[in-house]
Amino acid sequence: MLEAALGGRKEEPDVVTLDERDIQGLVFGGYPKLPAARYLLVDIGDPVGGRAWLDRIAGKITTGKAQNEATGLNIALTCLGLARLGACLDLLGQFSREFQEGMVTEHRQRILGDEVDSDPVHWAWGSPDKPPVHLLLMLFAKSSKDLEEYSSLVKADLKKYSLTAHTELTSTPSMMTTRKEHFGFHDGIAQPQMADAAGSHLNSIRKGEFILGYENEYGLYPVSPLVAPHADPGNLLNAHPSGKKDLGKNGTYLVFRQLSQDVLEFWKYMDANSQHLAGSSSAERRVLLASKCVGRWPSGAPLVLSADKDNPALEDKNDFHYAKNDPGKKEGPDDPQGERCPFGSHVRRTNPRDALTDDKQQSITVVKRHRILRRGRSYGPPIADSMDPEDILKAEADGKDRGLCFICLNADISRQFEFIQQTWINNPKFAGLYNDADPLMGAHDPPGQGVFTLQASLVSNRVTGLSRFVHVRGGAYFFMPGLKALRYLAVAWPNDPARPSPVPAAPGVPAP
Ligand code: N7H
Repeated sequence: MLEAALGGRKEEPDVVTLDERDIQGLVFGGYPKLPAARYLLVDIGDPVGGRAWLDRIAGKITTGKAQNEATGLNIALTCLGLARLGACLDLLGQFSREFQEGMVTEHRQRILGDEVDSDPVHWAWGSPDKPPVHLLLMLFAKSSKDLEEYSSLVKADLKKYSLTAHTELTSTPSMMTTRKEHFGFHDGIAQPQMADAAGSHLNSIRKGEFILGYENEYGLYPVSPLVAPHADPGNLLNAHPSGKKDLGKNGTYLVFRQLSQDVLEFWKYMDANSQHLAGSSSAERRVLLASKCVGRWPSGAPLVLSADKDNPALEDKNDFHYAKNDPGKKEGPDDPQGERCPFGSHVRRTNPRDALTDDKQQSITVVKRHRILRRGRSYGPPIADSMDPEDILKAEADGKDRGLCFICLNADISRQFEFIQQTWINNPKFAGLYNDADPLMGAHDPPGQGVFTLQASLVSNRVTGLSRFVHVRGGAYFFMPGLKALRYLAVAWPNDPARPSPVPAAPGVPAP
């Protein structure tokens, strides 16, 4: 066991069963049977009340084991929140640097593209001049009515313990049911499958990429905050092979970004620029250009599998690839030149699959180290009930905010979420392009002058003058602990000076 903590690689990884009772339910899925959701951003008024509340709520958190519950409740904490509960610097210092520093730093603003009108100075929450974010509470219910009732109960309880939900974001249940996002595209399709062993399949990703305490795609265990055994007198925490206690085991880092979508501008741009490309606009051409930007059709059908027109029969298809097929092998359509699905499209750049480099296997190996579990939901009223682009184009600007509560889970915020955002979404030179950031949300330089290239066999086309259609309105980095760790956090720091100390920070922990 000690070997697990200290080093070396194993030839054959064991099949590791996840402890569903100790892992929060959001890791296993986005609660599709509970279409109503509300996110509460909470300030812990005083540590004693905060710990008492946490102790009370810990037993009510929905785990991966829960089935067919009428409501769901998950919780995550910021570094500020952990400090507020009483965690000392030695312990906080064992969490990842991004988590400790938070989403709003000069460096992070640059790499995430949180500039111009996405600058934190314009955020509604999460920036230093706004009330502190200590906790994220995620509430799920079967209907809006149930959610209101549930939410009132939860908020009344918070109040009793001096916790304040200063910001709440409510998702739009109809969009969860139709699985559409505000631009009118089918969302929530491509998700990695968690696996034990390293494998060549591009969508099987090892558990340690998403949950602390398991091997990742390097064959290593993610760094996890540990405490000395004497600091866990109630023996609440999972054991760590080193003999210490593992506060991070079965937890994950959660990234939350409130992303506002400019839906009318998006479709007006598609209208104007499909005219530019084809001489005149039509419903088909608008949708074609928008789908080229996304990489899937509004139904969800991947452009690689259906290049010329939408095909709802392929709406949930995720088994496709881009790299050139090996001669004689039946691998489905390929698209090495981006003629079907442009290199710069949103889905191709957020998961380049087997075509990141000329070597397919190398691509798969690298890409598997930059995956995320997406768990977001849309908020705000749809601009047109039908979500049909033609109806959207006819709609009047209503001044209402709508967008995506983007949530992703990963074991390493820097290597996973931030890498995707910086190196794939915002990078104008992605995949050999010249000046193309992500056409939906890339931080174009200069702003409003974005370019999107549509590769074609003879001469590529390009549309220009792209603005960002997605603006950041708030965000924070959280840690979503396992259930044992949550109980520990509630009782670990009694309000006396003799609080037990954690072990000093350790470097990365290699796998067996
Ligand atoms: Fe993206 N969109 O509606 O256009 N996204 N996304 N995303 N996204 C995907 O496969 C969208 C955002 C990823 O494995 C689809 O579920 C919008 C951020 C990844 O093939 C659609 C916003 C980040 C994938 C959208 C937004 C990502 C993906 C196709 C913001 C990461 C899977 C449907 C408002 C930092 C790619 C699907 C794969 C797919 C949209 C944000 C990442 C339609 C509107 C910030 C990894």
